[in-house]
Amino acid sequence: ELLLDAESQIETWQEVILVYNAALKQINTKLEILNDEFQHVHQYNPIEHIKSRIKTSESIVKKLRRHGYESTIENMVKYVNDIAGIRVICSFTSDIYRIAEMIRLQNDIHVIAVKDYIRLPKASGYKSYHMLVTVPVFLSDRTVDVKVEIQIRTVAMDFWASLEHKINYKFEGNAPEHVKRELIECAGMVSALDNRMQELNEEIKALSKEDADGA
Ligand code: 0O2
Repeated sequence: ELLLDAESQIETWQEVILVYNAALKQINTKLEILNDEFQHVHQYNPIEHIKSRIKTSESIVKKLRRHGYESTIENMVKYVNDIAGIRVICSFTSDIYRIAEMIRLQNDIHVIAVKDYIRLPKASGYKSYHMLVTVPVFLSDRTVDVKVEIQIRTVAMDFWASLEHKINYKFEGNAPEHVKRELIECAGMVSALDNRMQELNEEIKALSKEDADGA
């Protein structure tokens, strides 16, 4: 009896993961198409690269426990919004808002929530643009709307977030004060760098436009 129950749970979980994987593929393809079209029109790629992942079951269980929920498949699907996650890395901050707008304009994507940690960075110094969306996945006998968390950030923001994540993992969230301070200072440098690189890029774009107009 118990074994049968466990088997059917595994079966259900595999089906859930299959659907989340399909959702990741959908969003990935959409982003690739938008990037190709953008390249065609503007001769420039707003997306540097894309990473996607399915959250590990350990990590899902940990998150549920942190929020005080029992570890059932139902609770996972209901309360863990980033089981399917996509990270879009771009060169400039302006690209982030351009990509977010292009996603928002897709008819079949429904935006549930947006968290702009660029305008309002986290206390840790974390910056990134988060969109929680649903995308329809067409199965043989039904269509399911699947949640995907899209994180959009610059290369520099991503560099910072990777190191900060590693440090916090190592210290289990309790990094020494001087390390935290150093990270916040680095986050400030990331913003300054992003701003300067964007200004430089604008300046170069304006110059090459002048050249083209003059020719
Ligand atoms: P992992 O390992 O990246 O999957 P939550 O606040 O986590 O209960 P919610 O609403 O999903 O729930 O929060 P949020 O802030 O929208 O998104 C959480 C995700 O953003 C995290 O996922 C990280 O990927 C990223 N993130 C948020 N804050 C920080 C931060 O201070 N530093 C770094 N490096 N990343 C951050 P997970 O599940 O925490 O981790």
